[in-house]
Amino acid sequence: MHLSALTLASLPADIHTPTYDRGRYAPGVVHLGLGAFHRAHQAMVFDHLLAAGDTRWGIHGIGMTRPDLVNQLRAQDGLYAVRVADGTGVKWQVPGALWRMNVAATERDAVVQAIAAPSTRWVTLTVTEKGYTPALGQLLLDGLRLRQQGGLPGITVASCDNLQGNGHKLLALVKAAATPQDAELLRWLDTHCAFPCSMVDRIVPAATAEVLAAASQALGLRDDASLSTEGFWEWVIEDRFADPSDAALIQSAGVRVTPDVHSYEEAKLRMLNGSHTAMALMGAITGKPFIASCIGVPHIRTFVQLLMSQEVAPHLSRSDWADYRDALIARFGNPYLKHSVHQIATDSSQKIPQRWPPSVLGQIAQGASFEHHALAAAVFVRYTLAEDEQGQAYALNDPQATSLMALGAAQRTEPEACMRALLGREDLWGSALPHHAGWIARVTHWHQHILQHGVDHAVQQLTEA
Ligand code: CS2
Repeated sequence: MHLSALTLASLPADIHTPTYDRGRYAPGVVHLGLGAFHRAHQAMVFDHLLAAGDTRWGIHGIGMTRPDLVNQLRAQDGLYAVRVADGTGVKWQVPGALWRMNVAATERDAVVQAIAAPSTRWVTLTVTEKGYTPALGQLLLDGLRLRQQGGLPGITVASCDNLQGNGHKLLALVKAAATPQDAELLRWLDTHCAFPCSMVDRIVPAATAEVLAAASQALGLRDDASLSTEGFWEWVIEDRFADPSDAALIQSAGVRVTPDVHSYEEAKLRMLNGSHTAMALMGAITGKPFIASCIGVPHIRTFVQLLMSQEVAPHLSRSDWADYRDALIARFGNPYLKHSVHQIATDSSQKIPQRWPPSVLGQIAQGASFEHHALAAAVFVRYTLAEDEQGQAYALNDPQATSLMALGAAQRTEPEACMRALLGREDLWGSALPHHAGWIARVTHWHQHILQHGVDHAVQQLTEA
């Protein structure tokens, strides 16, 4: 038997389940991007608000392309179990905030109608870096237009993707979809809607067979949508809401509301996500399957420690970075999180620009060393060979896969031309690094070392220097 509204009451007593009425109210939040992250992060914050008696936080969840997850969740009435596990303990919870579901690719009109529904107060987004397309801007604008035409109140539209200044990017995308007839709508957007920037953090790997098996064991029911995460979570959001009273409300659920999200965003993108991408690519090439397997190797752990302390931290405005770094290293080692390196290496071409170049440029401006980032960049070049050091092929899952693999294929035979081409790409490295001779020389140095002696040897040499 499956987990569902009908079977919820049969769960063991130690599993935390929703106590509020899930059927009576219309959802107040439309979430675009119904992946693992949202369901184990924001959906649990909204679950908390609902449990506290505020009925406006039910979610209308939108899967962007694939129908399979939405179908599974529909079959389970939007219910799924989350295992929250780390060194402090293991507990299971069934959040109840997900009330309705649609797929944007095949049910676009339902999404537009949801944004324009009178009950909707927030739209939140986790559509990944590559999701910020003109089509997304158009979808949001169509929903907002319908609201404005219907004389409904404005809403808060919160981008929660790993992009610096994500609220500004999203607002620009929505405005870019407007036509000359939309002048009134744009005025309404500026005066009645809010696009706060926000930083969200929680490590939520894609579910594995092991997690699904553990869920059915813990629940005594089958759950095809269960997830595993860590105890830690953070949501920092800019104090800019369509309804200003939301600030105090979400604060009561543990969200940090601040005028300055920037310092949290940059620390997270460059420390957590920057280290993640470096480890993921190393693991993919050397055959270490999970982030925990990477951070468990002493020289990789030292590499990540030094990357953060010496090359990232000097350019951060978050002053408590040393505590943040130490906490991150502990989080990466969480044995319950089977966080696949290939999952994190997915879309690297879209992730690297936020994660590495800002620190490299900061080091260059100060005349300081950028060796750890140069090595990481060399690992990325080696990664485009699509074959690990044991000769096992792997897929590059990236919108730029074809061009990256075409450029990377020649790295053994024509290394110089290959480096020029790959390091010359401004879409990856920005406008300055492709012309910085010192940067190109150091990446080339580490790349040659990696081809001759392997990734582990290169990391060892750098960290023992
Ligand atoms: C990861 C992130 O897949 C990735 O690129 O770096 O999903 C990371 O786990 C989250 O941002 C943690 O908050």
